[in-house]
Amino acid sequence: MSDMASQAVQHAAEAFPQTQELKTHNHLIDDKAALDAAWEQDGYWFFRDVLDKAAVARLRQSWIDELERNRVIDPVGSSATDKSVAYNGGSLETFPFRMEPIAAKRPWVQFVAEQPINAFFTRLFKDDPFWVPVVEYRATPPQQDRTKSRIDAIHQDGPFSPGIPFRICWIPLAEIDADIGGLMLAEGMAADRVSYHPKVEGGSNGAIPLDAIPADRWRRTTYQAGDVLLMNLWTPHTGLANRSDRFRLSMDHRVMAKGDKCPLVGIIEDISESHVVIRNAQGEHRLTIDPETYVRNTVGQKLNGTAITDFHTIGSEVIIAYDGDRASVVRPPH
Ligand SMILES: O=C(O)CCC(=O)C(=O)O
Ligand SMILES: [Fe+2]
Repeated sequence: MSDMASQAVQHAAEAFPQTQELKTHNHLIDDKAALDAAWEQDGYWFFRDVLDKAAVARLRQSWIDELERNRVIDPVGSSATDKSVAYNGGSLETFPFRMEPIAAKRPWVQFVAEQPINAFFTRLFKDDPFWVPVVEYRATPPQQDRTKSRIDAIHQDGPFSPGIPFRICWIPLAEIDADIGGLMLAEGMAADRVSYHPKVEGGSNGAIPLDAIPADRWRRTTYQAGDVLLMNLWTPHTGLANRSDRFRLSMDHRVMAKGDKCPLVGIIEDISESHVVIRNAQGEHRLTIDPETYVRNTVGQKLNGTAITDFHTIGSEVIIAYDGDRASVVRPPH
């Protein structure tokens, strides 16, 4: 290793902050005022052991099936997978890192319809949940290059979805300990709704530098199947690289109460630089697009002019935040 490289490793190791345990908010369920206050002050709700484990196991099976199909885990047979599964060293050359094969099956639809899962969120919101179809399926193998930082990219979701007041809903599907990594968040940074993202060329958001966050704010825990973490859009957070010999299995979803200002979700019937028409179960909706509309792609870049119709095509699913008949955000599910 060159001197430069060893210095970089040294630096990455030193830069990793000390973390403290997440709070649990289980005792606040049914106390809406206290929940709302914690949402602002802490910037998250962490509920330990509240999701039906059999339902979580059925969801997890989609991940297990996909890992077996890729021959990166040994066949699990009838053994338990709630502590995750070991990577068998198989080639990751064709591994679908964004889990498109799972995404195509939309296993979240069946999961959120499971009675105990729906009952939990209905009790939490005192309203039906509205599931925004923005879902990431993660089966993260052990980090191959361990000279790299453990911090994926510190970000807030708010600046990437302005005007859609959803809650991030991050669900561990099997145990995620300190080595496996999982999610690390900064507590108490959401109340002011400040973006900590530096602007980079083109007006996009660069990753938040570690030193923008006070070092004593970082929180994580050993997550278990059955836990759920709901996160305020303004809470800085990052995934942590997996330094174990196992897979990290998790799903991140977005949820809100039906009574909140939910976005429109539907299939594009017509689109131009200045308008979009979508259809969903409620019928047809026509909205105007103007230069201020944040029409974005999968990685959060703002699209302008013909890039809008190059990316958002007739027949594809779209999520639209709106004011009256004007679209404020147009985004894909991923
Ligand atoms: O799970 C991760 O690594 C990151 C999740 C995330 O950024 C989110 O759910 O908003
Ligand atoms: Fe995020």
